[in-house]
Amino acid sequence: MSVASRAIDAGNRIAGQSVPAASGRTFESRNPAHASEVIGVFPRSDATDVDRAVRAARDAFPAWRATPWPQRAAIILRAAEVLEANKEDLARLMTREMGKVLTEARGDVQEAIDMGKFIAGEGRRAFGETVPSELRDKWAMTMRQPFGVVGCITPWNFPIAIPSWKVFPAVMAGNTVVLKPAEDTPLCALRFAEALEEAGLPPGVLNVVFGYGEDAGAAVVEHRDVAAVYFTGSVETGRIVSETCGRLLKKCSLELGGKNAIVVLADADVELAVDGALWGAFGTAGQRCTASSRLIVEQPVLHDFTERLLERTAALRLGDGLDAGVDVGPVINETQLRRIDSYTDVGRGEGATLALGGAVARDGALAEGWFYTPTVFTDVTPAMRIAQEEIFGPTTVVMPVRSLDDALAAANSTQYGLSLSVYTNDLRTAFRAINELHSGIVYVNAPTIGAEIQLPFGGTRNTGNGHREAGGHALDEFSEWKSIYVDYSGRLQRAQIDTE
Ligand code: UN1
Repeated sequence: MSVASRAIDAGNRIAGQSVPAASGRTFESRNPAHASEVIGVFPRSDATDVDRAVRAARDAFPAWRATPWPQRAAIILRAAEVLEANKEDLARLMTREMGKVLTEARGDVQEAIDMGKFIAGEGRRAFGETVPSELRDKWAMTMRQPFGVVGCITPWNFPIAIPSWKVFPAVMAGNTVVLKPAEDTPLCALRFAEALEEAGLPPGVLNVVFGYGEDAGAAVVEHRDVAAVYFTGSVETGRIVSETCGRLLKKCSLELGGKNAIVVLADADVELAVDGALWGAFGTAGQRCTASSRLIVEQPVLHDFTERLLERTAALRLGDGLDAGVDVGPVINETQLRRIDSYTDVGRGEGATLALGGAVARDGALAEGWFYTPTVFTDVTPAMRIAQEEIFGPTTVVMPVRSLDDALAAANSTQYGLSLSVYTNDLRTAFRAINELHSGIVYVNAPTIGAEIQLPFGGTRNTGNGHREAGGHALDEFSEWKSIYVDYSGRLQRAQIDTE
């Protein structure tokens, strides 16, 4: 695979071919650190292009489904190896297209490599069950079967890792895929698809359609030959996806927002908690659904924690993620920049103290991109909008609490339930928090970011609709069970009746 640094002019990937949008329309992907730099030009697809891709996926399905699991697994393993061989180039491309600093971009590619290797193991595992029948001379078994053509709609913040969480298990289970990646990171998605092609994935098994949610994404969700939809994005869009899938009786797996909290208790190691808060709140410029966007701190350590947090936040270096020594990169685009800035006004308006940051960064080269200064609000109470709504940027809030009970109640007080964390040195407190924090992921003495692919990823309440990605049960989302009864008695045996 080639990772060139000049702007590319790409087509959709349909049945292994590069195909422009039928309408001829295009859109650009830009470098958020230098907004005038065009990374590539991509087709702005609509329902016609999606239909093409779905047909290609449908045509490829019978042969792919018939390919033995271990052979499908071998291709996925090779794809992980192709990603590994190109890790540095892909990471650099990711930093240019999406903005996250290079070390984090490497981590993103690594997460996809891990996922590929992990899922490839399922090729010789994908166990079903053999269960005793209630009747004589009869066997009962289960096996997994694919859905058929599935649609995957992925966000820009983990532009290779998140496609890998969906595409690898989908194709492992024998489905064929139409992937609609975020319009901000099309080139990363294209390179991911090319890694699978290079590994020997047959044409049509993975098709990539570029474009915007309202035309390309919606067409994937609505297409009658797309049997299941996997979506990561906002609650607002997730609701629409879910309603559409509900009407069409499709399986629908949603990973939506987060308003994750780190709880710092009075007995915590404060410096460790500050390390965690900095990484959790400002890593990826806060653009993770797992970002530590709330810091809930018990009164006795509030002053110490806040002082150290502000001092270290003020020292973070903002800049192009390709430059050594940069801690925080740009945010993804101008719309997000404005949105993040508007939350600073919201916070001020509702009486929180803006302790640091709170402005679009315009110094020197920063003016060329979409940079926001790392922002900390203090004196924040649970009912404030900045304590409830997902900002998805480098803004975090410090919320004082008076007890463990108050801390746990505050942590659980949003519509989201993705990732919650507690810093304490007390074993009993830690276990109580593990039990009472209502989220899909709980950390003890670590921040809310940094999930590993061998554990399930997903959240409670409005973070999703009860599904999990990755982990030991990853295939559950991408396959359905078939129950098989084999009666070798040679006579009619009636279940529930001939059981004497
Ligand atoms: C996301 O923000 O959508 O746990 C995914 C983490 C990463 C994945 C984040 N491994 O922070």
